Amino acid sequence: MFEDIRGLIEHFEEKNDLIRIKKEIDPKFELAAISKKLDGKSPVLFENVKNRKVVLGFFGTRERIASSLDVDIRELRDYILKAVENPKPVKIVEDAPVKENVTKNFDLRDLPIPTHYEKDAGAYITCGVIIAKDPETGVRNASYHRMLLKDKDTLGVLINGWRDLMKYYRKAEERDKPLEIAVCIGLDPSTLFAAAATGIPIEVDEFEIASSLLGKHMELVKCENVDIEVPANTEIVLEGEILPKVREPEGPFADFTGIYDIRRDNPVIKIKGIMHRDDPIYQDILPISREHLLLGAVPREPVMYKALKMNVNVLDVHLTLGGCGRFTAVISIKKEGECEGRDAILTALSTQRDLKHVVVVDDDIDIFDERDVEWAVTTRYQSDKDTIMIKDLSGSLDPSGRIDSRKLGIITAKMGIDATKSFEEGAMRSYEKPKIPFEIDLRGYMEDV
Ligand SMILES: Cc1cc2nc3c(=O)[nH]c(=O)nc-3n(C[C@H](O)[C@H](O)[C@H](O)COP(=O)(O)O)c2cc1C
Ligand SMILES: [Mn+2]
Repeated sequence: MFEDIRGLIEHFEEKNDLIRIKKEIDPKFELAAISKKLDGKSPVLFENVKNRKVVLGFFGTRERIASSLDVDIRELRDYILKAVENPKPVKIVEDAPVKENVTKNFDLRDLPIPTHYEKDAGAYITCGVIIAKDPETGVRNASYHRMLLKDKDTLGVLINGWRDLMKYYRKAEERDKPLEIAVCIGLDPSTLFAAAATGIPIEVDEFEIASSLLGKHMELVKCENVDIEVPANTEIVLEGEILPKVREPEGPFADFTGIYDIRRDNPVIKIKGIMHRDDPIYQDILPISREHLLLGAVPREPVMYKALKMNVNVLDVHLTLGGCGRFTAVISIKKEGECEGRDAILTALSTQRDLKHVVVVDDDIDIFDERDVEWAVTTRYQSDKDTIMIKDLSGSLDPSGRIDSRKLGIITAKMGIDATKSFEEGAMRSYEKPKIPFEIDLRGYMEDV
């Protein structure tokens, strides 16, 4: 298991699966342009971005995610489920690499924060995990939030209305108090994954899930300027607070939906001090990249799988890249009763607010093969009777939805497509996939093959 991002870099380097770029790279657009070319192909370590190292891409494929968590890809789903269901305690330590450099004399503009897309409002921290504590219960929370670099000590931040962090912030705001936070950049893979995981109850500290993924106590250390603990091995920590009753324009930002999220009034963070390791490694995520979308998809699939298991004989769940990693699920089931395709749709839709479209197929369909899935929809589905449509449900950043009047979220319609074979229609036609009864080695038949 890799206890910090340095261990992860070494691991991928040993597997010959890391590209190092030594040339000086401009954080404005150039870094993003290179990263886009290498999206899903290789993790990248930029060695000189404003004289700093920047890394990205470790989660760019499902195989790399499994490899980062040191688990076989076939066991990834059960591994995640087990971790989510078995939180393990953390350990508070005194000495920590992140304390190698501690200062209040800083300028956030010195960090190698990239500007990714043409119309983005500016440089954005895209792989920053915000740690906060519930003002009432003290329970810790960790979640990703995009942060716009505004000034030497100021960041704009998007916190969706339904996030645990937003619940904490509202409690602090009600008391007219700022919410103390720490922004962690350059984290170990267990924390990176745990912070992205969904279906974790608000009472559970994401670091206890990280401990479980890591297979031992996560080591946390107390910050210097705020009452928050952060992973001892974090590369860079920004200590500060979210200001009460302040909203300033933030955005546009090209987000996981594959479009620019529009400029809106959002909370503001003031940074008071920073800590970092010697020669710190800044971590970035290219928005809309495979890494970005898979970090949405992979932690959500096991949670859906588990819920489905209670109602139907589910085989596998796939949140697709075209569905932004969150909005569209393809589910395969071994159907036993006539209505189970529809049962699966309703169960799946009730598990995640982000989910919008569900396609259910039989066990002979490869849900990771788009053509196979479309073929099932084409040949096994009748739109007038195999569709479930529900209007006005809670969604997430669905661009075609509408913002609810309390501005807490997005209202969207949801749909399920039951593309499983009907037992009732089966008498009229064969659903069997035609096979040629033997395999040929072409070399025996022609030259130059
Ligand atoms: C790369 C990445 C970026 C994200 N950016 C945001 C964001 O800007 N705002 C937000 O509210 N959620 C964002 N999320 C989603 C939450 O961080 C994530 O779903 C988290 O698990 C929510 O934690 P919670 O259940 O403790 O609220 C992002 C997720 C990822 C993986
Ligand atoms: Mn949480």
